Amino acid sequence: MVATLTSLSIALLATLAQANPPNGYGSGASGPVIKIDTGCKYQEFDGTGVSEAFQRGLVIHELNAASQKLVLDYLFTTKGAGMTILRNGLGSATDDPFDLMKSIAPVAPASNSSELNFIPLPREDEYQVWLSHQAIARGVNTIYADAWSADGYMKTNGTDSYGGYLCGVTNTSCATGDWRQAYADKIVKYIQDYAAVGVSVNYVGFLNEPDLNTTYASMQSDGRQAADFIEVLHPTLQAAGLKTEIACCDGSGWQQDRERLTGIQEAGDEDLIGLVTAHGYSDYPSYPFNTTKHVWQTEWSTFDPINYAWYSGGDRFQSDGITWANNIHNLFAVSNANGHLYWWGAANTTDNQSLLFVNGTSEVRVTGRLWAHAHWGKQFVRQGAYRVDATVTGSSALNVTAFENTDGTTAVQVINNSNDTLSVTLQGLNFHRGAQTYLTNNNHNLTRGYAPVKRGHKGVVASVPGKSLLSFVA
Ligand SMILES: *[C@@H]1O[C@H](CO)[C@@H](O)[C@H](O)[C@H]1NC(C)=O
Ligand SMILES: *[C@@H]1O[C@H](CO)[C@@H](O)[C@H](O)[C@H]1NC(C)=O
Ligand SMILES: *[C@@H]1O[C@H](CO)[C@@H](O)[C@H](O)[C@H]1NC(C)=O
Ligand SMILES: *[C@@H]1O[C@H](CO)[C@@H](O)[C@H](O)[C@H]1NC(C)=O
Ligand SMILES: *[C@@H]1O[C@H](CO)[C@@H](O)[C@H](O)[C@H]1NC(C)=O
Ligand SMILES: *[C@@H]1O[C@H](CO)[C@@H](O)[C@H](O)[C@H]1NC(C)=O
Ligand SMILES: *[C@@H]1O[C@H](CO)[C@@H](O)[C@H](O)[C@H]1NC(C)=O
Ligand SMILES: *[C@@H]1O[C@H](CO)[C@@H](O)[C@H](O)[C@H]1NC(C)=O
Ligand SMILES: *[C@@H]1O[C@H](CO)[C@@H](O)[C@H](O)[C@H]1NC(C)=O
Ligand SMILES: *[C@@H]1O[C@H](CO)[C@@H](O)[C@H](O)[C@H]1NC(C)=O
Ligand SMILES: CC(=O)N[C@H]1CO[C@H](CO)[C@@H](O)[C@@H]1O
Ligand SMILES: CC(=O)N[C@H]1CO[C@H](CO)[C@@H](O)[C@@H]1O
Repeated sequence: MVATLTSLSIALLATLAQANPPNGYGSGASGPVIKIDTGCKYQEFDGTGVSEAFQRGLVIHELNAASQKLVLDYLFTTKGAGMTILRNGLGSATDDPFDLMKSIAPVAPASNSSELNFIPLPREDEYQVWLSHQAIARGVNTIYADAWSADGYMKTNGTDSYGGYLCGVTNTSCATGDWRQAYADKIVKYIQDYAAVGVSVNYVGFLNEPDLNTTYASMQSDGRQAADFIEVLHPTLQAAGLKTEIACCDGSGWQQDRERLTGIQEAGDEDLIGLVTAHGYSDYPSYPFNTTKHVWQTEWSTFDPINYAWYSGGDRFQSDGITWANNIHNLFAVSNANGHLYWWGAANTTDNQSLLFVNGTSEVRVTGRLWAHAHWGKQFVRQGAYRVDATVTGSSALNVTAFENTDGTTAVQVINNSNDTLSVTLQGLNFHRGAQTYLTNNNHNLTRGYAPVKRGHKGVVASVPGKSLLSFVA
């Protein structure tokens, strides 16, 4: 985190504070004020994204051409969420009935020192190669490949499901020996297979929720055990000449991941990883990690029956769009995350695990959660942007994030959690090139210009309806 407050910006704020209130909002202007200070920069922004692991790439592929295009455009273009990160599943299963992810080395070799029995990417890696190409064509620039487990024959429990540990890490003793090098070799081959079809894997993870033992692909690991594998994987990637960086550890919640990161730090291996990855499920992301690495929240959703609403009324629903707007706000403004990934982008599952519901060959339905994500999409915030300071006075109902892009444009996301329209004054931005607003609520999905900005002496003023998210772009 880099926090700098220049004397220039302090002087500017002082000047603005003395200026008269804007016309029409005279001395009675009691609405909240948001002060943006682009001189005070926090973390860099890497992007937002989703996954289509567990054969949801195939589910999208099964749609007719028009519906496929709709889904992909909603996820990866400025018609929708404008996401730039795709998290693929790196398979460990021996076969691939729906919805398993098959390994590229499904049959055990003679021993831990034998060559692995590689097969071509099964069904184009369950259509994730096809999906990657479609995503990249729409501007996705970051591919994260993540394994939920090593292959069963590399593990203490002989199967890729039901937890168990990678043979060779601390506290394991497998009759078949140490399989760390074999697992590293498999990961390298997978990245090479993707390179051969024109897809660069930027980050690779070898764990998913290593704090849990689940009925599906899962492998347990604490921080020391993760470090034991990182010490093998890192030199193996280097020897293969790959630029792919290691991501770790996709813990099921913030605290679960912090424990693993601490173990890696204690082992002296933090510099061998390129990215810290954690999920939002088991422990709410409510603080920054103590690391110089970039941090992404890489998987989060809810699981109850599907909800399409932006705001359901009454108490907040965990699956409402506005709730996810607040979650994303929290990740960037409180947890200092550099990236945020929802779980599935599109799925045919009738719960809240995806941003789009698809069914059969044509049906596509959009949730309010997708529109929440769109406000942090590439139409507003781009890779390389920095989060900048946004101070709110006069209302506790507003949650605000602000970013400055490398081209000097700024985007400010203002969530009004109250039921009432707020007249919000925004200060500290350069609106001389013109400003635009984009509104999302129960009646609007990213509607441009609905809330016009009025220029005043004290800043610009716009009405933010209750239970809404309004982005200012200048
Ligand atoms: C994982 O859970 C399964 C099923 O409950 C259990 O049989 C197995 O012993 C567990 N594995 C570990 C390593 O705890
Ligand atoms: C290994 O097992 C011992 C004894 O159960 C335990 O104290 C230690 O924490 C374990 N180490 C790791 C890295 O899991
Ligand atoms: C296979 O396991 C044995 C016993 O743990 C170990 O000495 C050997 O280095 C392993 N082979 C490879 C290629 O890692
Ligand atoms: C953060 O990590 C550094 C180096 O790993 C360590 O020296 C420092 O004590 C940690 N700070 C906190 C608050 O944990
Ligand atoms: C906001 O409106 C909802 C109905 O849409 C109502 O249930 C809730 O109590 C209202 N909240 C406040 C603080 O008035
Ligand atoms: C999922 O959406 C439904 C509305 O259909 C809602 O009742 C449920 O609470 C949501 N689940 C969660 C965990 O928010
Ligand atoms: C506003 O953001 C803060 C910090 O992330 C969070 O604690 C709070 O719950 C958010 N407000 C709402 C209404 O979600
Ligand atoms: C989702 O699609 C897959 C692949 O066609 C299919 O096997 C599965 O039954 C579908 N699930 C639902 C809930 O429709
Ligand atoms: C999916 O489509 C089928 C066929 O049109 C329909 O019967 C089914 O109810 C749909 N499923 C959902 C969850 O809407
Ligand atoms: C906005 O998207 C929702 C899904 O979240 C959809 O139901 C609604 O019809 C859309 N509204 C407009 C005005 O496009
Ligand atoms: C086949 C095999 O090794 N199964 C093991 C899976 O893990 C459990 C718990 O560690 C063992 O009890 C099984 O023997
Ligand atoms: C000016 C103002 O704060 N307006 C509303 C915004 O949110 C608060 C908190 O819910 C409401 O009390 C206000 O009416």
